[in-house]
This record gives sequence, structure tokens and C-alpha cells, in this order.
Amino acid sequence: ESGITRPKGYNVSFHCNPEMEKHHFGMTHPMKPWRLTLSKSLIYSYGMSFAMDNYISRAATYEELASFHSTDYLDFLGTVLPEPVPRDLENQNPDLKFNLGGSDCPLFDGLYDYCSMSAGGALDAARKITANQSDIAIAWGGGLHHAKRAEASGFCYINDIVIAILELLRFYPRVLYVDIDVHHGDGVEEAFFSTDRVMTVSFHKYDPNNFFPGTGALDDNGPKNEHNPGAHHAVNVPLNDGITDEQYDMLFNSIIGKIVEKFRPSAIALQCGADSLAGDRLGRFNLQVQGHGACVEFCKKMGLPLVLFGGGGYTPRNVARAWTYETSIAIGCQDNISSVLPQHTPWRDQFRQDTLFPTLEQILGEPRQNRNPQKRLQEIVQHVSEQLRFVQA
Ligand code: ZLM
Ligand code: CA
Ligand code: ZN
Repeated sequence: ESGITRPKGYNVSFHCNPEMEKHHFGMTHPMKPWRLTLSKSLIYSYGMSFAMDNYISRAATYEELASFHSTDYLDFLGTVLPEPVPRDLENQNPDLKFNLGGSDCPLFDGLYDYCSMSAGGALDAARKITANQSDIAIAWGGGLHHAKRAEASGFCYINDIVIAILELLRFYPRVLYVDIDVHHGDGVEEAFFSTDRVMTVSFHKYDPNNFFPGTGALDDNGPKNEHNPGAHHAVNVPLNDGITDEQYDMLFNSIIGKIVEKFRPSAIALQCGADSLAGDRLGRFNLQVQGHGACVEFCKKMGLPLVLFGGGGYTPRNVARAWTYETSIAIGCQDNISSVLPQHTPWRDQFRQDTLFPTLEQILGEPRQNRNPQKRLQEIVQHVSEQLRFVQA
């Protein structure tokens, strides 16, 4: 009916858990799991489920979570309950265990279930890839890149990406991790700091004193001490406010192209945080749905097994547009879908405009000033090229 057909010999799998989407971080907290429901409903409205294998993902088990996280942390995460009466001055609470319970990482009902479902989807996606049953596996409920082994951070409690990459490493010699969330992918970078089997690349807004998490400078490339094999295997692309589709596309293609050539990964894990889009509540960039999607298209063109994760994204209508367009790219139907949102799309009025590709003017009124001089972007490409001289496949 939708005109979307499944190309023979090319498999995309889609992993989600509707239970995960029902959790709430709190009324005014920027992270809204409901954005996953909005995204899925747009994806389904376009009829894309007929061109993919669709799975309701399991919750990850304790043992699976413990492949990365400490048991002390998991035990605490499994037992903490939200405070019956909201504390005042919660920001100032001096003794947050494992950084849990502050305003970024609040305790809420069903927290452990939410975390294990996010990780379960990511792990299911990775396993579909390693079983050779999918060419691209999608887990929009994952991508929580800040979580550390024994610490919650920046809305992330469990690092589903690290857990999924550890699964990929059981089958593949080398995995490339790419992160287009507007924030630095510090948790994933740190987890693989001492191995040369994972190369991590994050593109992010960098302003150490004013933008979370403050890490990810151009020359932070992995500890260079004591013959660390992971030295030089962290790539950071620090950016300023207002970067455009054209600039991002140039940077992404030239950097990821060079890395794939040199590092020769056997699989790619791509975190598609949608807070790098223009008009995001927390983000600062001027990316449009097309520019964000171009990163997915470029990774797909590398012809390697690919896992797509979600991540940030705080303006739900834009998150839904980006992840819908990116699902269409995974399937390969991006040129055949209408740029007008389907008439029967649930919550259609949430989208404000009826297009999948709103213009910057529609999104922002007037675009944010671009603070990325071309000369600086060239320096970044140059630095990465020089860094890659130390990398051997
Ligand atoms: N304050 N409420 C990105 C993670 C970004 C740390 C400054 C909290 C917020 C933010 C929380 C309702 C990913 C910081 C911020 C105010 C210390 C961040 C609760 C608004 C609210 O209204 C809010 C009471 C909250 C949090 C804004 N927090 C904006 N930016 C960052 C974390 C996660 O996208 O990369 C992946 C999913 N935190 O800047 C503070 C330093 C806490
Ligand atoms: Ca990033
Ligand atoms: Zn983010």
C-alpha cells in the first residue's frame, strides 16, 4: 500500500520496547522517553515497518549489564527508590551515591526497568548483526553515551552502547564508534580508552566551562602513557554554535572516510543523538534533518554492518523527523517517501509544520549565528589526519 518494498538480500531490523517509553524523568526534565513513541508512530505512518524486521526487545539481564557496569552500582540502581516527598535543594545534595538522584539523573519509578530495556534493545540490535541476520540494526531507545562503569551522568544510567560494542567485539576484530549527539560521547570513549580494537569519534559542541560534559578537546586522543594500545584511538571534533549541514557534511565525510580507510573497522556503531539538530532545547547547532541523515547515509555507504542508536534529542517533533528519515535511509526508501507527513500520522499537530524537512526559518525563526570559521574546520581535519598516522589496522 505504501509503495515501500523490501530490497532482496538487504535486511534492516528495528528494536524497540513500548514499555520503556512510558517512563518519566519528571515533568520539566528535558529527557522525554515519549519522543520514542512519537518517532515510532511517524515511522509506522510511513509504512516503514513493512520493510524491516520489527522486534519488541527484551530487558537486558543483570549479567548483561555487568559486562560493563560494576555490581555495586547495579545493586544500588536496582534498589533505589524515588524519594516519597521531593527534596528541596536537590541540586545541592552533597552525598549523591553514584551521581544518582540529582536533577540530571533523577530517581524515578521503574528506573531499573527503563535502563535494562534501553540496554536490551541495543544488545538485541548488536546480536542481530553478529548473527548475520541484519545489515543495519536500529535501537532508537539506546545511545546513552555518558554512563560510566559505576556512575550515572547526563541523563544516562546504563551505557547500552558500551554493552552492545562489547558484544560486537566477541565477533569482530575492530569496531568504529561514531557519535553525532551534540554532547561529547565521554562514557564510550573512556570505556575503550585502553584498547586499539575500538576507535571512538565524537562530534560535539565544545566549551569546557559552559557546555556539558566539558571534555572532548581536539587533542584528547586517549592516554599516551605506558604503551597504551588505545592511544590515538579517540578522535574528538570540538565545534562551536551554529554549524551548518554543509560544514558538518564536509567534516564528517572527510574524517570518517579517512578513519575507515586507515582503521579498517569490521562494523560501525553510530550514535544518532538528535540534539545536534537546529531548534533543539539543549543543542546549539544549525543542522537540519537532511544534514543529520547524511551522516547515516555516509556510514551505510561504507558497506559494513551498522548499528544505529538514538541518544539525546529534546525537541520531540524534530527527534521524530530525524529518526524517521534515518530509518528510511537504513531501508533505502528515502527517495520514495513523501516529504509531507502522512495525513493519518498520530499527534500530527505536534509537528507544527506538515513537512519532514522544515526549513531553518520554520524551525528557528532566524538561524543561530554560525561560529565555526572554515579555517578552524580545516585545522580539525588536519589534526585528525596527523593523528591517524599513529593508527594501524
Ligand atoms: N543542572 N529539570 C545530555 C546531558 C546534559 C550539569 C547544569 C540541572 C540540563 C538540564 C534537569 C527539571 C545526552 C549539566 C544543569 C538544571 C548541573 C544538562 C531537570 C534543565 C533541566 O529543567 C530541568 C527541574 C534539567 C537538566 C536542563 N542538564 C541541560 N544540560 C547537562 C546534561 C545527554 O544528550 O548527551 C545523551 C542522552 N548537565 O550541564 C549541570 C552541570 C545540573
Ligand atoms: Ca557527540
Ligand atoms: Zn546530547
